Amino acid sequence: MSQEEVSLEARLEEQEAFEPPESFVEQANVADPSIYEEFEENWPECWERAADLLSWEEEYDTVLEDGDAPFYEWFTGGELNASYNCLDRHVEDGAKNRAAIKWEGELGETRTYTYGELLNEVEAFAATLRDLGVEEDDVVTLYMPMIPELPVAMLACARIGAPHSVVFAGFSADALATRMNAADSEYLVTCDGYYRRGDALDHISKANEGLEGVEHEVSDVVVVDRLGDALSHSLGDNQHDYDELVEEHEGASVDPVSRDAEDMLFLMYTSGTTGEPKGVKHTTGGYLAYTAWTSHSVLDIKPEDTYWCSADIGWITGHSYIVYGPLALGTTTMMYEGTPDYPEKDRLWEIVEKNRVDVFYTAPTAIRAFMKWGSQYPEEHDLSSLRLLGTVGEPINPRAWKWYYKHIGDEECPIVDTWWQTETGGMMITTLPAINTMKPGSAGPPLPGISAKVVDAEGEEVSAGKAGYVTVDKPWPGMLRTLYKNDERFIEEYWDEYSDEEADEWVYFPEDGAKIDDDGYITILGRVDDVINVSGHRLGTMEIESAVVGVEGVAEAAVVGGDHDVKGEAVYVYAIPEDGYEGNDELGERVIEGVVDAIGPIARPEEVIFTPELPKTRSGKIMRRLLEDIASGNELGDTSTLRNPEVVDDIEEQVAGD
Ligand code: 6R9
Repeated sequence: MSQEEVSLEARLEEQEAFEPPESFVEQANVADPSIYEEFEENWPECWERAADLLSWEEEYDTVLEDGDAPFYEWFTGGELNASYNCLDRHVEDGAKNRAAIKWEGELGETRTYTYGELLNEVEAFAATLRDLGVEEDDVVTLYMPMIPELPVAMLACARIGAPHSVVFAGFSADALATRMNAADSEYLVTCDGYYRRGDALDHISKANEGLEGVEHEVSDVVVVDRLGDALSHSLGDNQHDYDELVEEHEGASVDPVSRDAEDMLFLMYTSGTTGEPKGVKHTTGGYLAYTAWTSHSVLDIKPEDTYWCSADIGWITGHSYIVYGPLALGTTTMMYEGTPDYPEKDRLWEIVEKNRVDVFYTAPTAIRAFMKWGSQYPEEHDLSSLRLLGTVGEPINPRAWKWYYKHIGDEECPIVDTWWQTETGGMMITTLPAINTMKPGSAGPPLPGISAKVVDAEGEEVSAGKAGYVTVDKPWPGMLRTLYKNDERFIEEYWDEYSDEEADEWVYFPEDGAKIDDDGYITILGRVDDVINVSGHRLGTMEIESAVVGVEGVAEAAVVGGDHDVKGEAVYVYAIPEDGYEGNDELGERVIEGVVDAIGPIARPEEVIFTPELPKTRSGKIMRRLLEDIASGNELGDTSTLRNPEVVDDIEEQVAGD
């Protein structure tokens, strides 16, 4: 580094607050600070601003219906169709030839769908689904990687009013079966495979294996042929080739079904405290209005932009900010199939340069990997088209924030650190990029109209600097409406903790720890339940534990998250071998395999530590905190309340010995 660079690094290192550049403010969608007051004074009618971004077939009568809280309803009486809002109206407005989706495969092939072309293919696939017998409100499962047919299928479902349930392609066959069973889903759209680090990956075998675990009859399976000759596959009895069906239905015209604002748009399963994944239900009106509004106000998306969110559509971030929000605004949204380091570690920057990407949204885990690889990779490319950067999924440490700011944004792009969840539908706590000062490491204030607070165990607001829990004490349009077919669990999981049912005061509890500064900025500290956040992906420890104890030779297990410098958190397994088995490498390998088979490679344990006993409190509870500290290499707190303090030294020695 030159002298000049060294002093620049030093200055950045110390700087704690960053102002949005004037050039950004001048062009921003939302730049007037009075928006905070406007929303506060005019709540809940302020949310009409979000609804106004959509085209309604039938105007709504009421913004918020809270008579049956916490089963809130938004924009009641309104009718609309999400696919119409994402496609037809832009075509009608003259944007037929604007690129809607620009896709790049891992091997370098590209496909662009204009709004006109995307609408045609969505209509052809919607007609296909109808012909197969899909009716309004039937749940269609989409088990697909990052190929354009995934958003096509989502929008085709939306067009005919069939909720989709997307299952992340990296999830296991078991995970697919569990989700299809839970949603009683009789239709599956999947593909033969996809590319990962240059290899053709077989996906159809996993899908077929999953189908064997589905307890009800599956009517039809549509298979996209992504790999051509690279992987030959044969179709079963009720299985159809996507291309053939779409060709047959080419030119079909399918009117968008008018959906009630509160009708389900999709289901998304996510991990919780217990083993069973939770089916989060999102609606057509509130969700679409909320994702469009936050795409407009936070991501500053404009129709003429090329916008890129590098998440996978299999997660909520991809639903809200690759598909629904950006397409509702009529912009060009990018999709990339593969990994960021294939063939080289500059792949993403090459894509940014080639497509003149304006807004880029990614996860801290990716940024930490970029940092580790070094700034020479982004430096090889012209990234001057970038105007705004964003992050989501987990806390971002100030060092990573500053690296992103300097090496990707060239100190000219604001960064939005957006806190939200599958359940919230869209962003909740973040700076507005043209309005607020940025403080690396702190997500920022709650968005206008969002009443997020940091409270103690009793629900009292904590003073500045003290740690507490995030809560939200007013509803918002993008919120989940319930857990699919499980209203009781919905209340239990999210509302029981802080609400005063008798007083009809409802407080949403996201299960995140946080602290608040005296200027109202919220710093998220991470999950306080048994959820591990691996590379921004939520995994339930209970799900992993049940996979571990399912392995022959394991008697008992505890799974915790330990610090990891790229993934944020990684999975650590502590396991007690069964009598007659030895805690050796072979058993360790089988444990790892068992977890990958049950959940998927994202849950692959970093380490399996065998121990004759788990540290337990006198009342017999496993001391998870302690295991987390051991995994993270932290100083251990008080162990005197343990029934078996001697096991701690044993375990520590083993971990240190590796
Ligand atoms: C969108 C998404 C939600 C959990 C959430 C929190 C963590 C997300 C964050 C963040 C700190 C941020 N999280 N964004 N933590 N700062 N900007 O990630 O949804 O997969 O449901 O995960 O992720 O712990 O509770 P989801």
